[in-house]
Amino acid sequence: MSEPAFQRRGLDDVIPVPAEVRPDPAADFTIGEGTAIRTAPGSTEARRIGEYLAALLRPATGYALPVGEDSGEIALLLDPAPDLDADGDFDGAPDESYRLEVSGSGVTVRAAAAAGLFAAVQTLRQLLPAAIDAPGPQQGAWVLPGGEIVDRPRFPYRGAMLDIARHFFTVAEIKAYIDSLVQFKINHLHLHLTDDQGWRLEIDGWPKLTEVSGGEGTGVDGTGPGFLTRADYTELVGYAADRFVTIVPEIDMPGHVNAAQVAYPELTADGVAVAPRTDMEVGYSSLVADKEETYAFVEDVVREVAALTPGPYLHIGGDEAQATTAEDYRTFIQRVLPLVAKYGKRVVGWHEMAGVELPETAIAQYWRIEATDEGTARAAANGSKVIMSPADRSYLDMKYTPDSKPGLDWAGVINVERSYDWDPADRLPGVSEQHLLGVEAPLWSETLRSLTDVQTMTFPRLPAVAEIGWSPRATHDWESFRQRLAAFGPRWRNQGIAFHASPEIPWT
Ligand code: NGO
Repeated sequence: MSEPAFQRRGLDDVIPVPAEVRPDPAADFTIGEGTAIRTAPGSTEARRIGEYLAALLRPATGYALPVGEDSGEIALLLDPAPDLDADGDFDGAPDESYRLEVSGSGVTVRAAAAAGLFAAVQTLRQLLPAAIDAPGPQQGAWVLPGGEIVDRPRFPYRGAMLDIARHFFTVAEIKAYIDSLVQFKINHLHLHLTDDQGWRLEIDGWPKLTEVSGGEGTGVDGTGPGFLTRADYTELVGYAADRFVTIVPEIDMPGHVNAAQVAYPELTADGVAVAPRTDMEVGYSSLVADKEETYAFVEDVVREVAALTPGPYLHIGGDEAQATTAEDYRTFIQRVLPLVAKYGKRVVGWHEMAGVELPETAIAQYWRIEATDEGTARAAANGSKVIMSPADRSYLDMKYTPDSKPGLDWAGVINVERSYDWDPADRLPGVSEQHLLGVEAPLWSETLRSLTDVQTMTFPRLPAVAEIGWSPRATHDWESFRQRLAAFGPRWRNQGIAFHASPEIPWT
């Protein structure tokens, strides 16, 4: 019986494309029956990543792939000072950086930190044929292309956002989403936990937030009920951390708070209950800036969310506060900023927040479609970092074409080329490379009803934003990207991930 040959992969056939790639076609390595994985001596983290890699490779290869510290052709090594700077031009944060060498005798990965080993494992996975992601044994040779990759991120923050307020997604669904994202070296997942149509995180002392506003009939069209218990949230944070993903929790205020006001009428101006809303309007609800009950509520929520979240960030929303006067908005933000600091977190807000004077630790997330934004530019000039999420490029909830479904189109339709062909350092006057913390692709869920919808909107556009965030700017090239993206069709099919088969991509 002859083995069907798999297509040999190219060493640079990776998304995000690595910083430096030196192929050596004479140095291919073939993973075989007897291949083992060797991890850095004494490191439980390296061992765990070795096991993660083995678990990825075992189903399709059918090989045992034992993991140990003594021997093995695939070595995941921690090296306090790996040689990561062949060009002599790298002085960035090394945690996610790595060196990967494939030679005839095996594979050696070197990184200063476990995050770098994990990033390298994602690269390694893509260097194997797409059949590696099949759920059961496949016949063929598991060839890794020979040569050397030296890789490191352009920006420290490469995020995705999932709105679980307009439609709730379960812990299992969010875990699956995280697994799909980390393949592209996404390292932050921003969870939009609260909005007019629902409140999705249990808060001690305020049980009706989730009992009422996380219950039946909540979400857009009343079809997205559910909420995360504290235990659920903690489980998700841990699952993400194991994959080097930081959860960024968002409590949206002072606008987008109808669900909170349904549960607790004392949060309205006249103390009278408001009706639940399941439509898609924005900009009609507001917390009351001159009422002490507001800040008692906000402090409880901030304290609780901060205590549940090990990551450094807490996102306070701040967008579309059309129902709040400019003066009240300023009063409110100035009261809330110190609360977030009091509980040890660094504040992130949608860029409207930058209309108020911010401490330089605050981070502004630009989300609009306009060509300029004074507040964001001023915040950057004052030392604040910026996350770029322009809606006309990075919003994953925009339609692909005028008649694709699901999706919205207020920021235009976004095909794959449009999601790739831009640069965050050119997007706003006054905001350049050194002001950027990174990029994020938000996925709002007004029109989403299932994990399949989430995946279809995310893939293949998320890889575009991921590459912009990770790969050196000089490597950006649409033609190269669309060719590399094409190979993900069979990969995603094997992984059971739905994607939009955009006609721009020569899918294989
Ligand atoms: C806007 C709005 C959200 C919507 C989203 C839909 C921001 C930051 N606020 O983005 O409430 O869900 O558009 O695309």
